Amino acid sequence: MQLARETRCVIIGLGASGLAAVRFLHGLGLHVSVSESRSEDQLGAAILREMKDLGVAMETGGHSHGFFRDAALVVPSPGVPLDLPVIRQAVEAGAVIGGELALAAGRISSPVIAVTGSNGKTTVTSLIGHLLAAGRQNVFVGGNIGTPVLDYCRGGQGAQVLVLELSSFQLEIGGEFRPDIGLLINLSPDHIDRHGSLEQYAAAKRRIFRHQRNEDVAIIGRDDELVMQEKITTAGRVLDFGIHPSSAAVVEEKGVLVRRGTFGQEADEFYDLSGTALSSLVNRLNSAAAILAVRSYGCSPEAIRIGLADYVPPAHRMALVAEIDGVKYVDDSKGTNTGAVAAALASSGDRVVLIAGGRDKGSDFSLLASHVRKHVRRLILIGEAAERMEKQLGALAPVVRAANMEEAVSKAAEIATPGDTVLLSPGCASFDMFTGYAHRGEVFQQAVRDLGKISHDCC
Ligand code: UMA
Repeated sequence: MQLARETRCVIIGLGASGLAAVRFLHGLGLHVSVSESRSEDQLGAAILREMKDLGVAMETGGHSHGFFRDAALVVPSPGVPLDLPVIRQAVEAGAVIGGELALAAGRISSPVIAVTGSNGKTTVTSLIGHLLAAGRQNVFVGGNIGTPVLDYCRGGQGAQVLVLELSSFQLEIGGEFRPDIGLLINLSPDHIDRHGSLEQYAAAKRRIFRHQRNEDVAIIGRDDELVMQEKITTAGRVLDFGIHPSSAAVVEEKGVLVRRGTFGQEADEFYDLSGTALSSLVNRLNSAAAILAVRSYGCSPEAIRIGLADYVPPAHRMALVAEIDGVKYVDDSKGTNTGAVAAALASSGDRVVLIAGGRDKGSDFSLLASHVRKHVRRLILIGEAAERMEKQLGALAPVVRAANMEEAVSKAAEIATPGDTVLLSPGCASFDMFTGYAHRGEVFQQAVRDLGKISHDCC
């Protein structure tokens, strides 16, 4: 995105992304203002002082039309709905809407590998970063996973390669952003409350390939119905991964096989994942995506094998917390949509006590019907979505309601018998009860550890 000196930019939201945008645009010498729905008290003294020192004009406690009057560029934070009246009015008055990716486009000098999808994108992003580091590359890992890409753009840009996790919110206003290697690993319904429909959500995700050039690579999950539903629009080379034996990276029982010729090699390449943290089916699929990405970038099979062997997956994704009295307690707090819950249930056997619920994102929980029927013995529901979940799934497994996570865990422990798995895989956002999915997972883990103490004391 070309920006003239006189451009007046209004950034909406002062979270991680908005703050990075303020610093970046201010660094370019542009006129920067910020509109934020939180009050000054909620923002805190440190942020207010920084905005004052930078000379940034601010409105807090809401968004007013007057504040946006002369805006030439509006930069909504990813979590800001694009149908806000102030945004619509600014567009009508001629303002351009661009998110952090649109601002970063054309300003990154190193190759970019970008990952999107509905589930597993954090794992794939961090795994790619890890494999590149094993190949002795100096790598920046950021985007939706944590550090905003504009922080990188503003800094020294010292990395040889960037790996970015991208959300549908970021891609929707991604402008001409283009990854050298883009990945769409899977698609299942998520964030329907924000995008309005599954089609619009999927369209936002597919934008990852829109501006690719001939020399770029598009990596897709071949087993995924929604990914394959439409032809991928890219000028780049398409590589696929999945169980099908004609995929470029074939997911097998014990690992991943990259078929000969994919990267000009004369023989098949096998990556054994048995005994690693990546041996489950879900993680073999994630590994296949990551292997294709780093092979496309130019990493050697030897470096990749070293990296796969010592990779530690991120927290709150199918993490075994404890086994108490023969019952496994698994934290999948990052399972925030129906696709993630379905995948978690498929890897958890047929005797699951499922703890689910939280902030409703407009999901159709009936998509979980066959999984609940097959795997779930008892459904423990928490949070704002509990009622709707009970309506859609209550006929398939007995339902217990809990007022908070501690109660949910203690009720699960009462119900579960040896051989069962108590699985936290909420299928919802966490913000009705927690500060984020990590907080929710930590509260779950603490409640499980407390159970362990009680059980130990009893014996
Ligand atoms: N705000 C307004 N007006 C509104 C809504 C929000 O002013 O109408 C303000 C809030 O008061 C707050 C700020 O906007 O001050 C929050 O902005 P945000 O929700 O975009 O959050 P950030 O802190 O900027 O973090 C964002 C991503 N958040 C979301 O997409 C919701 C982070 O992804 C990302 O790590 C970060 O940018 C850096 O790129 C988190 C996430 O939950 C992990 N992502 C979703 C997901 O993974 O499912 C997409």
